[in-house]
Amino acid sequence: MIYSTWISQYHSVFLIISSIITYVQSDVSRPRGVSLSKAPLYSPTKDFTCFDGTMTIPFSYVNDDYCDCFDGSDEPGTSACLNGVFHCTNAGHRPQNIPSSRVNDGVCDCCDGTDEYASSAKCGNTCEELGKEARAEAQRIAELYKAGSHLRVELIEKGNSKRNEMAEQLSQLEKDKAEAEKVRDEKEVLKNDLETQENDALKVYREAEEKEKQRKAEEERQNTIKEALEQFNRFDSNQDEVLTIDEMKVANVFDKNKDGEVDEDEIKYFIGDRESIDKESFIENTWSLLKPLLMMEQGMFKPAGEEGADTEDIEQTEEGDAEDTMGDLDADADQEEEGDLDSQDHDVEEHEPDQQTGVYDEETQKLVDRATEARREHSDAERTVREIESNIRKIQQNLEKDYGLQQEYATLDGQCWEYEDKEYVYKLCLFQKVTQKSKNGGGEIGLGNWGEWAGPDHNRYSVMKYINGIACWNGPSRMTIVQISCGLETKLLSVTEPYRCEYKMEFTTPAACDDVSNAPLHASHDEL
Ligand code: MAN
Repeated sequence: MIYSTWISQYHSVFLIISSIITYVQSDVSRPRGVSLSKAPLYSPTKDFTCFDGTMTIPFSYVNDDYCDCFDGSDEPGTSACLNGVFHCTNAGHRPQNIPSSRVNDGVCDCCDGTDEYASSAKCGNTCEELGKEARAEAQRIAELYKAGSHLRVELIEKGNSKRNEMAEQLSQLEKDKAEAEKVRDEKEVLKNDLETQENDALKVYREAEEKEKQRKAEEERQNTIKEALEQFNRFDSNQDEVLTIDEMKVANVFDKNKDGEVDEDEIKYFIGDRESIDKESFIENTWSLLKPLLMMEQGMFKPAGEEGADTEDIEQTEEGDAEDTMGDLDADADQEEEGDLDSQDHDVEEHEPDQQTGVYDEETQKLVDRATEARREHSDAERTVREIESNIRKIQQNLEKDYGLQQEYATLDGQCWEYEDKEYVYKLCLFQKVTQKSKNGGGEIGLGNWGEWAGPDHNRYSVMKYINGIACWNGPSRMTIVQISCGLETKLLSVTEPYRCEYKMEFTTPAACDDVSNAPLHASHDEL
C-alpha cells in the first residue's frame, strides 16, 4: 500500500518534471500532446479553462495525470482521460492525433515515439523514413493525377461535344416532329375526306345488303311457318284447326322420355297448362320445342337416305324432308357462308374492303382504293411521329443524366467493361447496367440498373450505384456499388460480393483525376 502510494507519487513527480522538460524543449511552448494550433489555449501564466467551458482549473492540473475536464482537454499528454486526444508532431512526416488512452500503453502509435514517453516500449523515431515513403507516394499520385487530368480534359471536351450534339439532335428532332405532325394532320384530313366519300359510295351496297338480309330473314320465317303448319295439320287429326291433348297423345313424337306413352307432363312441356293450342300458338311457342325432337327422330330412322324415315310419326312432305329440316337449322351458318356482301360489309366496317371480290362498280372500287391508300399513308405518318417522339425521349433522358461536374463521364455512357473471376464474368455498362454470367452456363443475371452517384458530399462522383437487379433468392434485389478512382486507363479492376447479392466493383478512369485532394492518401484526415 505504502509502496504503491510511493510509486504513484513518484510517477506524478516524474510526469510533472517530464512535462516541464517537454514544455521547455518544444520550439513553441506547449504542454505534451498539444498541437501547435491549440497551444495558445494552454498558457502557464493563467488558469486553464476546459475546452467545453465547464471548469477552470489551476494550470498545474494540466497533464497531472488526473482527469479534471469532462472533455479530457486538461490531460492531452496522459492517458488519464478516456476521451482525451494526444497530438504527435511526427516531424519529418504527417502530424497525428491519437486517443490519449493509447499514451504509454506500450504500443508505438506515433512515428516519433512521443506517445510512449514513460513506458517500457522502446519506440524509435521512424518519421523521416515514413515521411520519405509518403512523400514518394504523394509524388506518384500527384503525377498520376497530373497525367490523368490531361486525359480528363480530353474526356471533358468529348463529353461536352457529345452533349452539344445531343442538344442539336434534340432541336432537330423537335423540328422534325412538328413537320411530321403537320404531315400526319394533313393525311388525316385527306383520309377523313376519302372515307366520307367511300362511306357514301358504299351506302348503296350496304342498303342492298340490308334489304337482302331482311328478305332472307322473311323467307326463313315463312319456311318455318310452312314447316310448322305441315306438322300441325298432321297432328290435328280432325282438322278443326285446334290441337288437343288427345290428338297429341297419339303422336309418338311428343313422347319425350320414350317410355311408349305421352303423359301429361310431356304435353305440358309443349303447350303449358292449356287444354289445346291453335295454329298461331303452335307456330309461336310449340314449334321451336318440337322441331329438335322431330329432327332427332328423323335422324334415328334415316341412316343413309330418306327411305328409313319414321313414317309413323312424320309423313314426308314434298319440301320438308329431313335434310331440309336440318338445313333450316343451319340456315344461319349457310347464310354467312353465302353472302359476298356480308363479308364485304364486315370489311367496310373495318375499313378494309375485300378488293379481290370485285363486287363494287369501278367508281366505288376506285374510291375504296383511294381511301385504303389514304389510311395507309395516315398510319405511316402516325408511326413516323411516334418514332420521332421515342427518339426525343431517349435523347432527353440522356441529357438529364448527370455525367459529372464537367460532363467528363458523358462519352463513357453505354461503354462496357468486363471482369472475370473463377466463377463469373461480370460486365459493367456505365450508366446502363451491371450483369453477371456464370462460367458454367446459364443466362446473364442483372446486378442492377443505373441508379445514381452515391459518393460522400465532398466527392459525390467517386461512387456509382446500380440498383433493382434480379431479386436474390429469398432476399432483396441485387445491387452494385462502383468505387471510382483516378487511373490512366479506363478499366474494371475488381469485383467482389461483400454481402450476399450486394456487389462491389473497383473502377479506374482518367475522368476521376480531377482533384488530387480526393486521392486515397490525402483523404485520410489525421488531424481530429
Ligand atoms: C447466384 C449469384 C451469386 C449470388 C447467389 C445468391 O449464384 O448471383 O452472386 O450470391 O446467386 O443466391
